[in-house]
Amino acid sequence: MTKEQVTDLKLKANEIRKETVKCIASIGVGHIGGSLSIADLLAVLYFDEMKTDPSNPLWKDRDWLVVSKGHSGPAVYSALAIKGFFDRELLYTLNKSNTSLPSHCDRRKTPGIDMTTGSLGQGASNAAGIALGNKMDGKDEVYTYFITGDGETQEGEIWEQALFAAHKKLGNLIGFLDYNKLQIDGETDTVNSLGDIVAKYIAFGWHTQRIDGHDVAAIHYAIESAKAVKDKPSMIILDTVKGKGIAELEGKASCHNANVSEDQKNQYLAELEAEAVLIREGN
Ligand SMILES: Cc1ncc(C[n+]2csc(CCOP(=O)(O)OP(=O)(O)O)c2C)c(N)n1
Repeated sequence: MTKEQVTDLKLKANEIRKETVKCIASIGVGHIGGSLSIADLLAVLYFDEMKTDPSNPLWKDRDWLVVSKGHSGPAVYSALAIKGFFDRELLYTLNKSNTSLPSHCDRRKTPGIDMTTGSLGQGASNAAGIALGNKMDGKDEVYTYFITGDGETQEGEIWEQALFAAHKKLGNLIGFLDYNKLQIDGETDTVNSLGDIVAKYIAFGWHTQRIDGHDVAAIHYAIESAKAVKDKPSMIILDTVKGKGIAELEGKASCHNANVSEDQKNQYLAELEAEAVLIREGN
């Protein structure tokens, strides 16, 4: 990747974070922590890797994204709006009556959302089914991506899917684990540890990588490596920070579903704008 491409993706992630803050502040509360932790991944997916057509969200040859940790809707909607799937003003209707942007992702309501999610564990299975369907249709160049959380990975369904996807040799399935080490109740290691998660996915037969989930270039190269493996599903474990980008929130379990007042919104946006200045200066 060129330096310019990296800078552009960092700025996209920064913009996704800003819109996420504004979107959640428009209703005053929301799942901000686990939204901010996947902003860099969403920037790489929507602005670098995924084949999409914002003017034709159901384009039959598009790549698919299933956000299995469906409570991260605000970040996904922000990426979709920035990409041009719908008007940015829609972001500020989040979770209000008659909105097309419910707090959790809903494929029947929002252009660009490929699967309804929210019940943790199910999206991963849906993604495997989509990948299998595309494989059966001979669409080898169509990729299905999915994003799970570390708390979500405690669900039994995640491991059923892990077994199934490897058995079916779904090389067109690329998963990301947003390993921010926190869930609703506190530290994942305290609630129900994932242990050696890399060894577990390898044992299940997946091509497995572990990288810094806030490094856009590392995410890009990990996806390229995943695409080169044709006979195994891929899992990319992203070391991330819940609430990433906002000092008051970073690494705190309380940011899972938090209030965002007007004052906090302005403070958070100022912090993110300061980051954008540094990115533009090449830092
Ligand atoms: C089956 C199911 N059980 C419980 C919940 C409630 N819930 C929503 S988010 C969440 C915590 C998820 O933690 P994690 O996957 O680590 O998400 P992140 O920290 O990335 O936001 C829980 C228990 C749910 N949505 N679905």
